[in-house]
Amino acid sequence: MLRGYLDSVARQAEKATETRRSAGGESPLVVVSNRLPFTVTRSAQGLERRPSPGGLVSALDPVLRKRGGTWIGWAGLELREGERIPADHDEYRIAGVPLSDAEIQRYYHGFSNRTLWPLCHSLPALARYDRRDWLAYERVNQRFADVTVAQGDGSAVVWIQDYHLMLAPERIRMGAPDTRLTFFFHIPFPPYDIFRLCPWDRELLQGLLACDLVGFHVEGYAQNFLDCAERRLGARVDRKNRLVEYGDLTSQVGVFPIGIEFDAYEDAARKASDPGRRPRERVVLGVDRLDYTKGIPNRIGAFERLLELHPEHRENVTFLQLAVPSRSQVAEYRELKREIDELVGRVNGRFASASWSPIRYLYRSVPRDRLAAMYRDADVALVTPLRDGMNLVAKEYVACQVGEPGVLILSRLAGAAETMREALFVNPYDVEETAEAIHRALTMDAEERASRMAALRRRERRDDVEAWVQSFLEAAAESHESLQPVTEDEVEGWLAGYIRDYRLVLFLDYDGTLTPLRGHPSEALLSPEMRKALERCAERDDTEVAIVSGRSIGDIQKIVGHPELIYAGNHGLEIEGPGVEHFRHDDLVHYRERAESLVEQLSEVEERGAWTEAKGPTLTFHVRAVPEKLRPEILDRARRIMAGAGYQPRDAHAALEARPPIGWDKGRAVLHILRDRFGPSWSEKVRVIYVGDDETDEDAFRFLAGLSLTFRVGSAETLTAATRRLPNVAAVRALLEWIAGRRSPDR
Ligand code: GDG
Repeated sequence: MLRGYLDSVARQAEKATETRRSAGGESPLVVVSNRLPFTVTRSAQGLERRPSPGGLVSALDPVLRKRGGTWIGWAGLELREGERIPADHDEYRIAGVPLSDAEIQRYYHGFSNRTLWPLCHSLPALARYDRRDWLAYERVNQRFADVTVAQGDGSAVVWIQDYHLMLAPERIRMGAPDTRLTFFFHIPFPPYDIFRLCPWDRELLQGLLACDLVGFHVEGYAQNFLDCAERRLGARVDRKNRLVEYGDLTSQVGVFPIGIEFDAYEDAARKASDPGRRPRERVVLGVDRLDYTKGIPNRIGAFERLLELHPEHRENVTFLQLAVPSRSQVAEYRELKREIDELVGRVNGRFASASWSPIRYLYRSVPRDRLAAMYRDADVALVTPLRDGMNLVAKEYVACQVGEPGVLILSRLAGAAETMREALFVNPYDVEETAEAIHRALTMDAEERASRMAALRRRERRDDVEAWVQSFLEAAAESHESLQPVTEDEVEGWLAGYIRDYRLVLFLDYDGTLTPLRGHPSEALLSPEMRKALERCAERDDTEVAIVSGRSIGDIQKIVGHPELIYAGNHGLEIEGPGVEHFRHDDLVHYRERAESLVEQLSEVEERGAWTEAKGPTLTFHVRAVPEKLRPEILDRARRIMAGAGYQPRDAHAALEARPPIGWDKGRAVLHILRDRFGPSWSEKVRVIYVGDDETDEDAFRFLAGLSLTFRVGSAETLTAATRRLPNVAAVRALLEWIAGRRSPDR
């Protein structure tokens, strides 16, 4: 069913692209968000659309109308067989992503809201890690990507919204490699030490790093993200220019503090009727979704403390808390609701008189004009989240201050605190400080209130949501820079503290590591500079160099041609070199004949440029010269032949390796060399570096994890167990040159 749906999306998209091209204009925009800009509901009359309120929808809608494009998202309910999202004279395309109730349960309420939400708000004790939720999150992200790719418009800018869709960029990149992909993260990005608690943190980071541009509200979140990319994925990071290089991909990271529809709120506040409150009644206002990140219990505690410390406010000041029901399917939210009910009851019971209740608590949502009046009439806004990406309530309050100016009290832990500098700041966990801030706000003189509020209003009027969209899309249109090539200085930062004055053993893969991959292995020759660097490393008496290759040992010895090195051929099944006992895996004899017959069998799939490299007991089936479209079929047949002959087929770069199933690989070979050469306590005597570019090197990365520094070179399609990523062979050369020229220890 999904396939048919995707085809129809693709056909529709093609038609619309043609119309737009003929009309000329800017590149279209594809917005991808968990929800569409409206919610579909089912009634007796059939399906209906209700527009979703919110600044993002109002800001993006005109851009989509002007540039053309598509909004991709979930409609808000599970459509039944034959049902379609109702059309409504849309001026841009709407592409619904079908999700079942079970998927919403795991992907949305589960992984998005019970794992990522608490984790990103630095409340790790509330995060749950359930593999079934994660699998649903992966599946749903893939579906969002499929619908996006089916749009088929390579000239569009794709703008993905928020933490529900962290894996979508990578999946879109796979299906449509040249797309301009951008992402905005609306919630905080937590520090490394918190993000790494998530069992799938690396997959999530890798998902985002497929983007050309990733935006956050404030600098701190951007730096946390760069930190995680560097420390968890081994990406190269340029903090100053906020660039991340992940293998062969580079992403720009940007800071774009979101704003609100300032004029609309101001207007609503001017027009809203006067509720006619009691004379002398002063109001402290809180407005939030009922969410544990918003710090509502702490706020009630602070108000209670105010009444204790400053009894003059009793009977005169009311705390009005509006809490909009939210995520009530999640247990933590139901628990919070109970806690707040009890707290309100307790404080009211303690302080209320016949004519006054200290706390008025509304558990519901109110229409926007009513909300604007509440903002306008509040003497103090108490915006004290425990952590918040930005917080729009603080901004809306400021926009609605059209009469006698009030005072904004703002948590230091909200993103908004970075720009709304004229607010009174508090630590929301500090009940005393918050109570004193409320007192100070209630007693602040008119002049100070006016000057603080005027500055806040000026800034929010200027930096409204439209300006935010513009600045993001301008950055999205710019092509980002690349990082500086790896320099010896940078290498020194990675290696000097590790090697110190130890002996170094340097393991190097050959193809793709010391030379770029070529059409035929015989063309992959060392450049004179690389050869020189290698020789200089080998000449040092505190450094040993081993080449670990999938080629046969004779071939690799010949092509490198340096007699002083250790060589491991056939993925380590054969080892030779100074100081190492000559090694051939015992089982190899059994495989020589079998390999010969396998070579023959494979000749039947040597089509369209595919060929077999015989390497004694093993072989490699190459498809680099085969047109890409035909490769999967040919590889599949070769895979079956290898398995039938009792070999393990393993994917390599444009090739399939036939490995004897004898539990030996580059990892075991490296350990064999280290033990043979330096004894069982080798890790106390030498430092080890391993550089490789291929899946077969992952065995070595895994074996050496924690005991060495490992580098994976080239494309970043899969996760690596290596410590760091290097972009290309030139970076490997910089690494060797630093090693060759490093200062010798003073012995
Ligand atoms: C996420 C991030 C970031 C609340 N009650 C009513 C009502 N609201 C509206 C407010 C405001 C919105 O809900 C809440 O926005 P926040 O920014 O405070 O928080 P999140 O929903 O958690 O949003 C946040 C934001 O994304 C944008 O990037 O700032 O940090 O967590 O607009 O007005 N609206 C109406 N009636 C209510 O009763 N009409």
